[in-house]
Amino acid sequence: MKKYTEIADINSIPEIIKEAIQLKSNPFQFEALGKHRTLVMLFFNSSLRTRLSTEKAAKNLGMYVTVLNVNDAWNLEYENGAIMNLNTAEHVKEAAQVISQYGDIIAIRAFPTLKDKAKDESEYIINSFIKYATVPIVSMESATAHPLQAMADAMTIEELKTKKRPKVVLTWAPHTKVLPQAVPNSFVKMMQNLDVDFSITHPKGYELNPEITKETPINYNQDEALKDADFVYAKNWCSYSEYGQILSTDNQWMLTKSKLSKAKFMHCLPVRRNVVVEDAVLDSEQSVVIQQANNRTYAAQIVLKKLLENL
Ligand code: AN0
Ligand code: CP
Repeated sequence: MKKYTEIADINSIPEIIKEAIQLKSNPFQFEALGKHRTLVMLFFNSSLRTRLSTEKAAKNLGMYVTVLNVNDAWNLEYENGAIMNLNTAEHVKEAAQVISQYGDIIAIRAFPTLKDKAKDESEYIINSFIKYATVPIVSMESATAHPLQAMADAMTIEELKTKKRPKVVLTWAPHTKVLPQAVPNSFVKMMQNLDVDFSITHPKGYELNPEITKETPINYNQDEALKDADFVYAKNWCSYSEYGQILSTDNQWMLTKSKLSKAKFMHCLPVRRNVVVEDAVLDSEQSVVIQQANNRTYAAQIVLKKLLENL
C-alpha cells in the first residue's frame, strides 16, 4: 500500500479486515517494524478517537509520534501561483516537503468547508499533501472520506455478525450542526465491498453523492428500511444536493430502542444523546459504539503496518 486516503487504496478488503482482527489479538507482534520511524499527525480539526487511537496504533508498531495542530502553525496556501500578500504565510509545496523530512508517514485530518462543494470535492488539502509530500499519506478524515473509520466499522460487523450475510442499514439522523458526508461516504463504499445486505434510509433531499451510492437501495421510509436489520448505523450528514444545508431536524428520525428492535447499534462517535439516538439505545447491550472506537486502533495499525512494509 502506498497511501490510505480512500477505500480504493485497499487491495483486498475482506483480507485486510481479517488481518486487522488478528492484530487486535496480538498487537505487539510487529513492534520492531516501526523502529526509528516517525508518524507525523497533522490536525486541521478537533478529534478525540482518531488522535488517540492512531497514536496508539503507531506506538504498538514501535514508531515515534509527533502531533501538530496545524492551526497553531503558519496559515497554508494551496493555490498554484498565488501572490501571497494576504493571510497565508507558507505554501503547501514547502510545508509538505519539509514535514516529509520529519516523518516517515504523514496522517492528516482536514474537514470540508461545507460551503464550496467543488473545493471540498477537489480534496485540495489532502491532495496537495499527496502531491508534494515525499512520504505516504493517511487520511484521518478528509473533506469527503473517513476510511479509517469505515475499516473499524467493517471489523466490528465482522466480529459481531451471527449470519453469513447480515442486513446492515445506514440511517440518517437529526443534528443541530452542519456535518460532513465523509463518514457515510466511506461506510457506503466499505459495505459495497462486503458480503452484506446493505441499504440506506434518509429523508428526501439527503441523498449522498449518487456516484458513491450507485446501486445501493435507498428507502425514504425509516421504519420499513430498519425492518429485520442486524446492524443499524446512525449518522447525521448535511444535504449534498443543497450543499451544506440543514433541510430537516425532524426528531422523528432520531433512533429509538423500539426502532432498533433486535439490531446492533453503530455510530462513529462523537454522538449527541437524545438528538441522534436516545439514551436507551446507547446505554443498552445492543450498542457497539465502544467496540467500534476500540477497533480504530487496529484499523490504523494494519494501515500503518502495510505502509511501513512498503517504505
Ligand atoms: C464529524 C463528522 O461528522 O464528520 C466527525 C466524526 C468522526 N462529526 C462532528 O463534527 C460532530
Ligand atoms: N470517530 C472519530 O473519528 O472520532 P474523532 O472525531 O473524535 O476522532
